[in-house]
Amino acid sequence: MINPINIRSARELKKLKPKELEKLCGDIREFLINSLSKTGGHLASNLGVVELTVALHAVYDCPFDKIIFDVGHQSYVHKILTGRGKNFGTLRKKGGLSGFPKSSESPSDAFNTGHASTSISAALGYCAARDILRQNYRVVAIIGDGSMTGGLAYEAINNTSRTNTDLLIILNDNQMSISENVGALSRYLNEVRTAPSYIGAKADVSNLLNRIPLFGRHIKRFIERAKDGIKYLLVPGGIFEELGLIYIGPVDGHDMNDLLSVLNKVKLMKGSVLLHVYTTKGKGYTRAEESPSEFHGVGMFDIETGDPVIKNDSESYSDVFGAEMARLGAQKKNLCAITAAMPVGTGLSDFANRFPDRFFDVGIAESHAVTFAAGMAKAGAIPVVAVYATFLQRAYDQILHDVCMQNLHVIFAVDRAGVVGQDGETHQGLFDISFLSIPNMTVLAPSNKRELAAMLEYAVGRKGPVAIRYPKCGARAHSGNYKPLVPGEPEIVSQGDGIVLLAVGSMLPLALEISRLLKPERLPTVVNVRFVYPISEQMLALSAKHRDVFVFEEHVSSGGFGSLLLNAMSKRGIRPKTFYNFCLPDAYVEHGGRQEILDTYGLNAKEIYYEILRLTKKTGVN
Ligand SMILES: Cc1ncc(C[n+]2csc(CCOP(=O)(O)OP(=O)(O)O)c2C)c(N)n1
Repeated sequence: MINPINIRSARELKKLKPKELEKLCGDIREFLINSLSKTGGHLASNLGVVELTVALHAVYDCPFDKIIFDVGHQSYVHKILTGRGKNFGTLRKKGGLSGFPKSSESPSDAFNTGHASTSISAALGYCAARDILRQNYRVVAIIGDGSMTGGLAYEAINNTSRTNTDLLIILNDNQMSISENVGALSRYLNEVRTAPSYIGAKADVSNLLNRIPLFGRHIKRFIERAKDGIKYLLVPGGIFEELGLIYIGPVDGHDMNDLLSVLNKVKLMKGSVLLHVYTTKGKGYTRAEESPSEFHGVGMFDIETGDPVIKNDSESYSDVFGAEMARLGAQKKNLCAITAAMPVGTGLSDFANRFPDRFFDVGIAESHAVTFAAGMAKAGAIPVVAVYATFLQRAYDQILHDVCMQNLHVIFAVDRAGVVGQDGETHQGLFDISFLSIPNMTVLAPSNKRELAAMLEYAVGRKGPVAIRYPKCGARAHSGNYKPLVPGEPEIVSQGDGIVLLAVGSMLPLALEISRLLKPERLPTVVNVRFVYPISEQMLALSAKHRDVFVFEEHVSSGGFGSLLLNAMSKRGIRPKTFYNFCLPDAYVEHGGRQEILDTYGLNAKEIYYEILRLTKKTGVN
């Protein structure tokens, strides 16, 4: 018997019989449920791929063969099978196991992922290099039906037929993205799965199999021999066949015997094969099977009830945004909401229910979402694209070329802007200001709930593109007097002298704390930046009035508010004695708790306070 924690290498699977592999799958499921109930993580997706991953490792030789997971959130079983089970207590914690594949963590992780729809391109790249270098490992891409809604996957498939290389694409079809999957492909896959005849007469299948050079005859014999060979019929005229792939399936992704048989055959095939496997997201844990969306990504939870251990009742910025969208949607009949497969995460559920005609889940297709919004704006609608900062990176050219160059009235609700924590470097929202600060765009950052609502209303009411960036952390209620939003103007929270602390959105509480620490010795001016880009006249005037200028932002240094301001100041000849930007470094920030990450880079009140004392002393100011 193998304990998942003790597996050192996937080679250990080679000596196991199918029944033993099935038993191992049960043990891995139990291990995953127990372990993730304590650490949190991507539960449902991983429970769905247990048999598939075990069978893959039983048939292929990793790390010699390359297995590339799309998104990578479903790579936990692979991590267990490649010797990392013992580290699962540290999953997604600072310095611990990453929640995504990472080559620096293990040579078995062939390609780092985190964003969707990348696996086929990366796998094809591997194949091309392998062929040029005359090597002979196999390459497998595993992609979910949700991730197949992303255009990049089709760009890759389009090139697969050109290269005619040996590649296996496994389509893990569980009918779910994070929420229910959308679009024509999803409907098509559903039809394939549920077709009463599993499609076609045996004769047709034989003909198709004969088309596969060299191995066609072997597979034909294999299928003819199989008791329930009907399961392995090739779908004649299938969409993937039309695109030049050899389609095989659909195969029950929880049937170990079927999986082993088909993988052993596919391994011998020449050319690019798409193996369609259907699975159940959350398999083996009833609550996750019943509510796969809820259990896609979890925090600590009670296994018995499925309830979260830490109930977070505090309102998030996504909640505030969602409520304001629903309120504005009732008033403005041309206000529309667009999401790229994140209807719940972005807070749009209420809007979707109330205004289904004006709600668009376009699938994992951020680039399309933005140009789609541009078209809508051109034709008189007011589209709001609600998207996480990290995923908006996908749509840079669409923002620049399709929206901003035409100065179109598209609003970007940029959620999870800043440090996101446990998902790590692929998900941090630390680059958005740098790619959003382009002509015609206005970038805003609220520091509290009321400001976010006011900014959205402002964005809806004006013309031209606006991006509002807000963080993952709990939304702050405004304290004291709320000063209404004045276009282009920062909010002076407290007036001081000599030192100015300029805080972008989420960093305002930190700036206020530092101001309290500094107060016995000096009285800083504290500013809530509000309008991040373009740099306003008022912002320049404020900076010019102070000897020491300090910026606070949850963004990397290059291209952030601090660097934009410094550039604008230098053009005006404004030269403070001190200018310092307290921000994240120009680096890919790893996973960990939000505060842990900020502490790592000295972004806490105490350290910044001493740093400010040191910096201002050096410049002779006291
Ligand atoms: C470019 C991009 N947009 C959005 C996401 C957020 N996201 C993570 S997993 C996921 C759903 C993926 O569905 P699927 O590929 O079917 O995998 P499953 O979880 O169902 O196994 C989404 C939308 C992402 N990772 N990358």
